[in-house]
Order: sequence, then C-alpha cells, then structure tokens
Amino acid sequence: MQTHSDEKSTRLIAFAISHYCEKARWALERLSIPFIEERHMPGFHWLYTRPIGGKSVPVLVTEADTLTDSTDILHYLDAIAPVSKRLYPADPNLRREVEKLSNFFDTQLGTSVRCWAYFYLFNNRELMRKLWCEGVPHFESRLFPIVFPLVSPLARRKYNITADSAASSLDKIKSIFETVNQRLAEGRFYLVGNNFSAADLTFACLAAPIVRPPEYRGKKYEGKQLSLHELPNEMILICKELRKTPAGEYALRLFREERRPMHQLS
Ligand SMILES: N[C@@H](CCC(=O)N[C@@H](CS)C(=O)NCC(=O)O)C(=O)O
Repeated sequence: MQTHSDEKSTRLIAFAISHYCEKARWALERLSIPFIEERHMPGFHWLYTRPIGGKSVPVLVTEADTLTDSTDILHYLDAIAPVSKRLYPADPNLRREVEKLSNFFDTQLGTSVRCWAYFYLFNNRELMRKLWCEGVPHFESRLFPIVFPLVSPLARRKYNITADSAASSLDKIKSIFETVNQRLAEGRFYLVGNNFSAADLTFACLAAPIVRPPEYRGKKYEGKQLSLHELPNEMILICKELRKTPAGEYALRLFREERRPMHQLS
C-alpha cells in the first residue's frame, strides 16, 4: 500500500478536456489518493511530459514511478487498491474480459469521440479557448491566441480530423454504443461480472464528451462545465440522441453513482 508521503507527492499531468485524463482522475479519486493535477494547454504539455518519458497525457508521477498511459495508470492504482476497490477482477476469465473491453474502448471509442468532437469544436475558437485553457497556468492561457493556430493544425493532422472521418467516427461510436446496448440487454448491472470494473470506468469516461454527464471531471468542476446549448447544434443533437440509448443512460448512471467527489488542484 502507498504511504502517506507518497500520496502527497502524486502528480497528474493532464489536459482539462481529455477523456483519457478523466480515467486517471476518476481512479485516483475513487481510491481517495490525494494528488495535484498539473493542467496544461495542448502544446505546452510536451515541456512537462517529454523530459519524463511521456508523449501524451495523462502522465502520473508518484515517488515510486512515472506512468505515461491511462491504462498503465489504472493497472498501477489497482495494484495498490484495497480489494473492495479493485478495478480488475481476481478471476482470470473476468479479468481477460475487462482488459479486452477496456482496450476496445481505448482504441476505438476514445479516438472516435475525439475526432468527432474536435471536428465541430475546432472551428469555434472561443469554445476552444474555454476547453483548452481551464485551470492552466496564466501564461499558457495568455498565449492561446498564438499557440492555438499552431497546434490545432498539428492535431487535425495527427488525429485525421476531416468531415469524412468525423462522419465515420460517429458511425463507429453508434456501433460501439450498440455493442454496449446488447450487453446491457442481457440484464447486466455492470459490463463484466457483478462489480464496477475498469471496463465500466473506461466506457463512461471515453463516452463522456458525447453524452456529457454533469459529474464529468469531479466535484471541483461542478457548475464549470460548458452548458449543452453552448455547443454547436450538430453536437447537441447527437448528445441528446445518444443519451436516450441504454448505453448512453448507462454512462450517465456510472458517473452519477460511481464517481467520487474528491479533488485537489494545483
Ligand atoms: N493511449 C493514451 C492516449 C492518451 C491520449 O491520446 N492523449 C491525448 C489527449 S486526449 C494527448 O495527450 N494528445 C496530445 C499528444 O499526443 O501530444 C492513454 O490512454 O493515455
């Protein structure tokens, strides 16, 4: 088990907006591990992640280790969690299922949701300023007008954000929601076994930007979310449509019932 002094020095390098960062944030808060969130605007994160071996965010830095991937962070936290809070089942078959589903959500859902959302958001600079600059150091947000025009084309290229890819991402999101609908139609309370697992947490976080649960990012952000009507109309329509599906309702329920409000912000 981690010691108190380890916990005090735990740092999460993150973007405010990132749904992969929310996986780490949620897991840390679920275990009541105090941590400092160091939030950066995309582009500036390289200054902090690259020197410690990371490329993307989240990066978790503890006294013992540096973890540079959200799933590695969940595995790390699971190893120090009390049995009642574990995110991976002890049963090897169930564990395999959790790992497989989580990986499916990580590689298919998270990337599709990002592509779809950025396609609509990137054209609205004021929205992007709010989403990228919340809670970042003052000098980073002051530099948004210079940095956004440099970094957004890089992101468009890296994530292949075009009208076609946004449309095919939405098809993929709907088909993943359908897969989840089918699992839930079997009468399951959780996606795997009888307990909340990494599969549930991963699904809920990576679906969050499209169904927009009010509890997204924890208590610290209560009342700070963009309201739905601030988003482009195309996003509002899809959000409303997917919220009504069993999978959408499920993601909202997981946030409502399983997200623990505890957060320390630097
Ligand atoms: N496999 C990584 C993916 C994380 C990821 O894609 N992070 C994005 C933000 S959503 C990022 O850091 N992008 C900036 C970059 O790659 O430099 C994980 O699960 O941690």
